[in-house]
Amino acid sequence: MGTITIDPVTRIEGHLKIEAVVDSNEVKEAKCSGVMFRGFEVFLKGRDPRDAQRFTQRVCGVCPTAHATASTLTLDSAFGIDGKIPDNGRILRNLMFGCNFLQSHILHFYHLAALDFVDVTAVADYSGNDPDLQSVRRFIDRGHLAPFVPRYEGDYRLPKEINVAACAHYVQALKMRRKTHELLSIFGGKMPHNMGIVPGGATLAPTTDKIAAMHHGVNEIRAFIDNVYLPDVIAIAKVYNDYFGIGKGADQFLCYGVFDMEQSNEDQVTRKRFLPSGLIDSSLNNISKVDLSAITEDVTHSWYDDKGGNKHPSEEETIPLPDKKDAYSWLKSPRYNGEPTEVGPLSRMLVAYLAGNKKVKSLVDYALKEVGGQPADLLSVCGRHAARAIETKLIADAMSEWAMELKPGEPAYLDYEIPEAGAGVGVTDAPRGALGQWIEVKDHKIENYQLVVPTTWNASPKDSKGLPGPMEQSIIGTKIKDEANPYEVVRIIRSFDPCLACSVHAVDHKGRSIANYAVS
Ligand code: NFE
Ligand code: MG
Repeated sequence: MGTITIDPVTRIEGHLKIEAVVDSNEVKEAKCSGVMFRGFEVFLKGRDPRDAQRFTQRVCGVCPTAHATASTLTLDSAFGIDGKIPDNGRILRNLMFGCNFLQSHILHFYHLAALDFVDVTAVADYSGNDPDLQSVRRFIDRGHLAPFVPRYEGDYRLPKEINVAACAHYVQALKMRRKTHELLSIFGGKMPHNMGIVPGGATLAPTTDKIAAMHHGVNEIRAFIDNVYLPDVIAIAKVYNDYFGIGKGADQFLCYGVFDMEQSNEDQVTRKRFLPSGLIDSSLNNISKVDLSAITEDVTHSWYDDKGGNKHPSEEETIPLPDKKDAYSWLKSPRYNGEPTEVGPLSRMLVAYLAGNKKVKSLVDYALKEVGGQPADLLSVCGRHAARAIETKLIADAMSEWAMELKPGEPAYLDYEIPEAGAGVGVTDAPRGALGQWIEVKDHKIENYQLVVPTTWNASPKDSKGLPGPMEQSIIGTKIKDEANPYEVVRIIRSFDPCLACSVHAVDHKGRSIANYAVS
């Protein structure tokens, strides 16, 4: 019996510590710890409500557009204009947010997770003319391979030609990400932290030149997704197909849905969204409606005072308690009906699949046929990667159509007044999963604000019932071939695309060791 400690887990967003108790080469217990405090809930108090929209984007540089969207929906709701903004505003918001999804998913696969499977040393003797591969080889020539190493060794099994091609795609993917940022900036002004998505709609009315630029750029990215990203994911999944049987998380999957397709009086989880909301269980037989009142945030093992937590987000408070006994994370434990719940692209694709979305069904069935799998195999490491790649294609294809639905000369914005008192909620899916924000307004100021973000769901610590969070569950039971190289654990963790920046936020770097890895 020994404990594997991985601190920090590299090639993810933010700082995460994993402890896995291993006995006879099998993980028996696991702990995920978010080791930094976020604090947005604390310093938003007493501010102008509109500041929530500017501030919460700064939670994270990877998915700021997700927070822009959720906070904007929250303020729309508190200001009484949710579901009423002009169609141009709705579509522009979707296009800006879509750019962020494309960027985030391409980033996660090529620059974070793929290096768990792709062996960059295959480029060491490359002598061809591809400047992208030459640039990767120069890292090897100089003898310092970062960001490609250090890494866990022992299981690089792709044929050389796939390794070499994937290294070229690593560099191409950087260019694609730059392109998504440029596209977001057409209507958002800049990325990260756009200026385009605001309560009431969008700041810039569409013009034909901007629409054409968006349409053209999205089509370039679609070509990359169709010809490079999806084929690479399928090629890797075929070789590592045992990872369809590794890394199953919680038994329940949630999504709020994303990209409003209509303005309506329906609440945000009921109105028509491009990817639908829903709750399913791991039997993949049952799908039910999302009830936002079923959400609570447990703080039993989090460094927060219990009197502020274990409540619905609209009622809870954030009271830090860094010396709390038996706590091991700055993440709270969001639960749906009291159960640990996985969120993310896998949840979205499974919900859409079970809801009968034709395009999702045909893409998922195609991927399963290619790798020789069943839907249940998707509850795994490779399933999460496949779901993310399929979703990237779906969103990019749809964005090309949305751009053409914009109407030059028509408004993109609706004026509003800030009420003296009120409450609001904004829920949307973000690249990493279900994202919700809740506000209470009093005397025209923020009285209370709460964020429940995707990685908080996935990387949450145990709750009052002792139930481990989804990522903890996904590690427990995993066979570890070599305790000195626990590549199984990091592959599982990275398949969730965790972002600890969103879940917790750095306030202090004092005394943190940069890397600490111990096997005992
Ligand atoms: Ni910092 Fe985020 C996303 C949000 S958190 S990346 O996607 O919301 O998991
Ligand atoms: Mg919170």
